[in-house]
Formats: sequence, structure tokens, C-alpha cells
Amino acid sequence: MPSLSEARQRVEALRIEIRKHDHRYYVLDDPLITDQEYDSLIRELERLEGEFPELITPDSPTQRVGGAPIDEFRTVRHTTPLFSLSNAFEDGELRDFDRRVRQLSGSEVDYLVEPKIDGLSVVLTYENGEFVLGATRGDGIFGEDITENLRAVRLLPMRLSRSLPRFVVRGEAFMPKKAFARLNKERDERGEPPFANPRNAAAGSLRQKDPKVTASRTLGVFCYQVLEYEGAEVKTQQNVLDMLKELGFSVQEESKHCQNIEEVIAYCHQWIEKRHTLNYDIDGMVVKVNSLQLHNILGRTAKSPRWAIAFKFPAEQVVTRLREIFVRVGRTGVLTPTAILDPVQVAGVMVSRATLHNEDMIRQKDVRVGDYVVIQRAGDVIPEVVRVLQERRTGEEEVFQMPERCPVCGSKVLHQEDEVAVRCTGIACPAQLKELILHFVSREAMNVDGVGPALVTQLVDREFIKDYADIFFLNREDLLGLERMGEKSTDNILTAIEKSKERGLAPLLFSLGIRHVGIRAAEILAERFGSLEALAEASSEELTAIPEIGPKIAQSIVTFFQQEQTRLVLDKLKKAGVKMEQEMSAREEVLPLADRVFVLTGSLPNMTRKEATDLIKKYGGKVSSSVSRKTDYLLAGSEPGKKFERAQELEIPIIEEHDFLQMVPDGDSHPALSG
Ligand code: 0OX
Repeated sequence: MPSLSEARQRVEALRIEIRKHDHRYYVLDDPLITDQEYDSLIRELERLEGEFPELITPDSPTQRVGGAPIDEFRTVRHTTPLFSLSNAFEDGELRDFDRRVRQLSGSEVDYLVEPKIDGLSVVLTYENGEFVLGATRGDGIFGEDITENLRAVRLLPMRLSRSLPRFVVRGEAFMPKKAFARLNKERDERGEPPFANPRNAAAGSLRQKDPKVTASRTLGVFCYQVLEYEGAEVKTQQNVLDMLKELGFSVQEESKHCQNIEEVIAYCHQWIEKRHTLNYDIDGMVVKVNSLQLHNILGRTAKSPRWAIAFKFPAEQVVTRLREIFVRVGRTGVLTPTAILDPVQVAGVMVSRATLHNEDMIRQKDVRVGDYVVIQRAGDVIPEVVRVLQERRTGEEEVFQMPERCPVCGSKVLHQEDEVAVRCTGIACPAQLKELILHFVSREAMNVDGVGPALVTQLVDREFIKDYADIFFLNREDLLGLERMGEKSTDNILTAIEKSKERGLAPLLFSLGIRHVGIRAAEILAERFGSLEALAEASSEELTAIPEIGPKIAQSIVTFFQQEQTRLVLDKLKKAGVKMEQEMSAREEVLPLADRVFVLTGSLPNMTRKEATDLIKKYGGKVSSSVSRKTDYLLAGSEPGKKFERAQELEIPIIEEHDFLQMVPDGDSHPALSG
């Protein structure tokens, strides 16, 4: 272990290093190191701070996600109202603005021109140099307190480079275009609706009730206006930006000082062409009178300051013909329809494909094959179809049908009612194979130690494995021939594979990758059916009769076992000697309510609270007095109180006495049922 002073030096060096990489990544979009290398810096810092907690400071990059999830955002009244900008769409409007400004100020005027970030306005308050409050703009008078979420924004300083008694600054939060593209791709793959553009994605990320979700999103904030400050006089907007930078904020680097309005106009026009070269969306340029003294003289109208105006860029949408709709299968099995277009230039890039996201979107927009469509680049990254030109239809256009079978492996696809996504149900589908195998070997599933992403990639790419059952037929030579596989690691893996055959029914069921069957459902099913064969025979009715198995899980199980591929793979598992039954002794050992947390409310029809509590405890469960995310069931009687509402809010299963008695072994003969 290093000494305290060695640790302090290293911690400080790491923080500087990490901040430098944040800047390269978020502002310059030019990272110097890989994500893994970045993570290892963070981990090293976390480790040192773990060993020496006295070195933790609130501005450390590790201290970003503090708060627990909240139910509602607190409303905050802004200490200084936040005005919005008036807009100019044409050069003439900029000249009119300049004329007014010069008239009112009685002199020639110079300007500062800044790209206008298309994000959402936030207000940040620092007291004695520490970040204490972050709020959305809201209506300019009242905003929402999103402090905890803003803490998760890496680019935002939690402590200023010098301590000022009170400092309030306004900035724009945004999601970089690449991060937006990545997020929407993941959402498509998970069957979640995509965000329409980076601004919505940034707003959605900052309005998360759980700061951990915000922390998982890539966001930046550029600051541009000081709302409250006491200190040495600052004379111009240029000085404001310099001061913000010096205090540790990120500022947009492309602002320009212009001597007159013609220079302003020329600079704005340059950016109409250049806007797409930035890694974040800008929707115009903000033209500001440079002198802050003039800001006071010019004042404002009811809504906007007279010293600034936004020059808005023309929208970039183009029309082209949609020739075909092609269906791609993602790594989690979601089918994504993609439009194949006659190639056109959009925002400086040749485009020949556009995402249609999902079937619902195609129906909503009534997109047909052969249509003329308006396309635009959402966040300038992935082009999307905005709308159809109905007036150009000839009647020859064809309505698109989502295929009933996976275009990659031919298995049936499943479209569950409350989901937008359509998924392939094949368990040997090449598009999903790597994910399926990684899940199969993971700790809670078959727990095959030593098999990670790098190995799985090699096994699949070399076609040693075509489905997860093939793992059990790997031989020593196969493994030894792979990169970075020595004798010892090969033997360890072979031993782990052999051992996994004895994992038992519940982990096996979980490992199969049946949609919606998590580890808990797998345990319940193993308990009920006792063998894989028995489960494979179960009907939807039998399954839904089990209290915790809803129609969605049931449908997914039934479809799974109906597939030809499933049968082949399960046969192989059986041949390999994988244990597919639950041993009776194991079934009895596990108490039926082991670790389940119950909360009681209201009075039960036939039992006292004490009787119910004793029964829960007898079978391994616990009773808690209040409903939280840790609660598994609310056992509700008549006249339930607040706990009932809380359980509904948290979507915790609410059961009645009758359901409860079904969950315990001697429940059927309990006096409550007979009496
Ligand atoms: C931006 C941006 C927005 C604020 C109130 C008066 C001037 N989205 O990038 N607003 C302002 O300044 C306004 N500057 C900006 N850069």
C-alpha cells in the first residue's frame, strides 16, 4: 500500500489526467485513449480513494453519482429570470437588429457570435466555490431541481478553480451526436422507443428520477452567461467566456469577435456549411453585443434581451424515393426495418439508408415501398424518414409487412402486445449467437468461468460453436488453437464446462435466454415443473395459473419450446449430459419464501397479522413494515392504506390472503381456507 503522500500525489495526477480525457472526449470529440483505458484510470482512482478516504473531494470524478432515486423534481424559483432569444431567419433581420442596437446605444457596436447549441438551458449555482444547485430553465421563472443528475455530467466542475461566495451561471446541456446515435441503437435493440433527436435525449437523460441512469448517458454542458457574480469587473462577453473557462467550465470554442454586422453575417453563413463538422447539434448562431455595459443600457423587452438575437439555420430536409424496406436483426434479436433510398445528399453527406426504427413507426407515418419521402439527419448522424409525400403517390406503392420469420435464421418472430419491438425467437440465430452464449455462460446462468467476450468471438467466428450447446462438445485441441489460450487456461475452462453440467434446473432455465425469464422466474418454474421436459409440455393456461407467471412470460415460454431450433439444441444439451431435472432434496432444502420480503396492510379475512407473519417466517420469508423497492409482495386485506398506493406506484405485486396461502406448502389445509 502506498503512503498517504504518495497516494495524494497519484490521486491528484489521476484527476488531472481524467479531466483532460473528458475534455478530449466531450468537447473535442477526439479521445486519446480507449474506453477501457479510461475506465482503468477511474478504477485506479476509486481504489486509491477507497484506501485513503481522506483524499476524497466533492469534485473528484468518482463522486458524480450521489443521490438516491427521487419521486418528483422539486420546483425552484430562479433568483434571476432567464430570458429567451428573439430569432432572425434572414440576413435582413440581422441588419434590422444592428440598426436598432446602434440607434439605442448611440454608437458603433461590436459583437460576439457563438454557435447556438441545440440542447436545454440549465442554471448552475455555486456557493463558496462548490456546486450546490442545478436547475432546468423551465418557464424562465420556475425550473426543476436536477442537481443530482447534473452531478453526473462529467464536464461540469463540482468545484470552481477559485472560491467565489456566490456564482450563478447559465449554460446549455447537450448530448454529443455520436453518443445519441449509440443510445438510440441500443434502445432499438432493447425494443425501447428511440429519442427523436439529441436535444430530447439530453432532456430525457437529465429528467431521470434515478441519477444512475443519467450517469450512464454521455452529456456535456457549455456555459455562456453569468447571472450572479461579485468580483473584479468583467467588461465584455468575450471576457465572460474567458472567465468561465478559467473557473473550470467548458465553453463553446468557436465563438468569434466581429467588428460589425456584415462580419457577423459572413460568420453566420460560414457555419451554415460547417455546422455538421461539430460533434453536437447547433441550430443557429447567437449574436451578442460584446460590451456588457451596453447590455444594461439596451435592456430587454417582455421576453428577450435587446442585446442578443439568434440567427436560425434553414432546416435541412430532402426528398428522395424509398425503394425497399430491409430488415436487420440486432444482437439481441430485435428486428429493425431500414429504408433503402435513392442516394441523396443530406447535410453534406450522401445518404442511401434511413432507419424506420420499428413497425409502429412505419404504420404511424404510413410509409410504403415506392413512396417519395422527406428525410433528415436526426442529430446529423442517422438519417430518418420524417414523412411521406402523399401527393406523389401513384397507387403502385406497397404496404410493408414485417416478416413472420427471422430473415437471418428463419425462426418465428414474436411481437408482444405491449412492446414496439419484434424479436427473433431462434436460439441458434447467428445474429444473436454471441450474446446468447455470453448469457449462457454468465455467473447466474451456467457459470462457466473463464469464457468471456474475446473467447466467444473467436469460437463463433471460427464456427466452433453454432449454438450454446456446442460448448459441451469443444475439445482440447479446439481451445488450444485459439489466441491467448495456454494449456492451463484450456484445462481450467474444460473443467468449468464439465462442472456446469451439474448446475441444476433453475440456472439452466435462466441460461436458455427465454425472453422475460429471469433468475427468479426460472427458480419458480424449476420448483413447479421439476424438469425441463415437463416445462416444455406446459400450456399457456398451466403457466399463467402460477401466481408469479403472467401472460407475457407464459407466451414467451410456449413460443420458445415450439421452435424447431429449440428442440435440436435441447437434444444436444441432453446428449452432453447436462442435468435437466431438479433434485428432490434440493427442492426441499430451499424454503419456498426464502428471502422474499412481505409487507402487510389492512386486515386479512381469516388470519391475524401474527399468523400471517409466523407463516412467512416459517417458510424463510421476511416481514417489513414499509413498502420500498426491496419489497417483493404486498399482502393486502380490507381497507388497505397508503402502503397500497405506494406498492402500486412501485409496481410491486399485490396479493390477497388466498394467493398468499397458495404460496406456502400447507396453505391448502390452513384453517383460513377451510374455515
Ligand atoms: C446556446 C445559447 C443560448 C441567453 C439569454 C440572452 C443571451 N444555446 O448556445 N443562449 C445564449 O445567450 C442568451 N447563448 C448561447 N450560446
